[in-house]
Amino acid sequence: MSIEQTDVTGKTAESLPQLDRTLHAAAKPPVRIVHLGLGAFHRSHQAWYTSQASDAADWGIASFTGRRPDAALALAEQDGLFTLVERADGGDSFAVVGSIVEAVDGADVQRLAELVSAPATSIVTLTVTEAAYRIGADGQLDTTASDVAGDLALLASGSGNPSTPLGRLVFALAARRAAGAGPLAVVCCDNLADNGTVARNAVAGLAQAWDAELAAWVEANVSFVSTSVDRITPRTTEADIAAVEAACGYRDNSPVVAEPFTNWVLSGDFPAGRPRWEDAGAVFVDHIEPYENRKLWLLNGAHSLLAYAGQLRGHTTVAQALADPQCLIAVESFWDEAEANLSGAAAGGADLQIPAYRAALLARFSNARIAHHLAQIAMDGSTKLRMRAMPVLLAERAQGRSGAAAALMIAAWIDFSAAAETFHDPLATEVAAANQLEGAERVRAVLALVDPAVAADDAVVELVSGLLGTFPADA
Ligand code: CS2
Repeated sequence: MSIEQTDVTGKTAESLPQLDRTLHAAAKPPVRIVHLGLGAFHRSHQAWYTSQASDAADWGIASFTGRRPDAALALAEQDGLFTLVERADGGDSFAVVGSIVEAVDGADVQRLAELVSAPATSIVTLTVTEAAYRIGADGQLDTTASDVAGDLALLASGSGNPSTPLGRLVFALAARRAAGAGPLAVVCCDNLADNGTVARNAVAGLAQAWDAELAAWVEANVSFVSTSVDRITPRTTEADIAAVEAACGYRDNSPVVAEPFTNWVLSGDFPAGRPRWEDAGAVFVDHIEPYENRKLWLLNGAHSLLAYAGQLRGHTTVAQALADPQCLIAVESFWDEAEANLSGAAAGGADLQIPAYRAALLARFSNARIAHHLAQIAMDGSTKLRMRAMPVLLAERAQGRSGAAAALMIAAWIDFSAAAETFHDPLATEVAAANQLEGAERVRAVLALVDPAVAADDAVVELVSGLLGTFPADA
């Protein structure tokens, strides 16, 4: 496998990486990991960690697309090889990552079943977006969601291929069971609290509704690993493709740009083995919750706040929004509330180093060379706020404090939902209907879509209502 890490500053052309398909073909690692959700983040994160493990030669990834089949085509044309551009404040460095050995259109469910049922396959990793788990406000699989119900009907009739990522996974797990290929680990890499349990609930919920024996097999054979994942990875642009060509001298139609920072915390069992991800800095812990909360509240919470407040104030990227004092103050206040619930017993003995983490986030968000678009972060807010704002709001109120900074994130989202030209959300229709109401009733109706218990609290409805309109655009 050809992996080279090269800082272009001051290096000769000979030391630059190449997309060398010949070399790759000669030393391709065997498929032992199947991934669902072949997007930029998967490539800058799990694919990169796998390529950096000392046993990388034993661990190839077959990666299936979710929403963008063309991503498989572009990557397959390069034999799975791609350039990772690490974009620091001071310049770019380039590496060719060779851990993805097969890039497949997610609609190819037969290939998925074939690979998941191969005895060599030990791990299924997932980056399918928070909303894809179709977990309702009660934490359970929403079997009434139209796509879930559609997949269940297809599975039951045996006449068609499921179309949701989780439906496809359950179909492939049934094939593994039939093949007698034994246990494996499902590793959820989406930004959800207790994401292993969320993945378990979604998979078990679908399996149970389809075939109780499969559900029992999943229970006995599939380990659901929880993880906290982190690496800011904006969408690749044409300019990024040109930058790789200019610096490295070859055409890569599918590079990925990411910040230099990266983090992976994992907790759970790998019954069929795993790569030595710790060689690349991954950390394995017994209790993941404090790490998850630190990441989801401080990083992702601030992201969502900036996405809604920032766009209402006319900004486009994270760095631009953070440079706006009104947005920065809101972020700092939210961090104060979150921090109060990450220390002491909440840290569960983990050394979370919150002040350093906050300082590092300010630096990471201010990296103006990473054009991280607020519109990308703003998507799927009804699902994201359940993890990013609600827990902090509830924890603050449980201690007799107002939770006003967390409530401000929710108010900014409600304002944004009414003002945005495009409002991309699994509950977009329901939110639009709720927005037709007036005053407190409107706020209550929107809140109920995120968390019915919170919506039933008059004091929260009043608090959020009073914070609407906090971020009018500057004249
Ligand atoms: C972002 C995340 O789009 C979003 O919701 O908050 O994708 C964020 O960039 C990553 O979690 C960073 O690790």
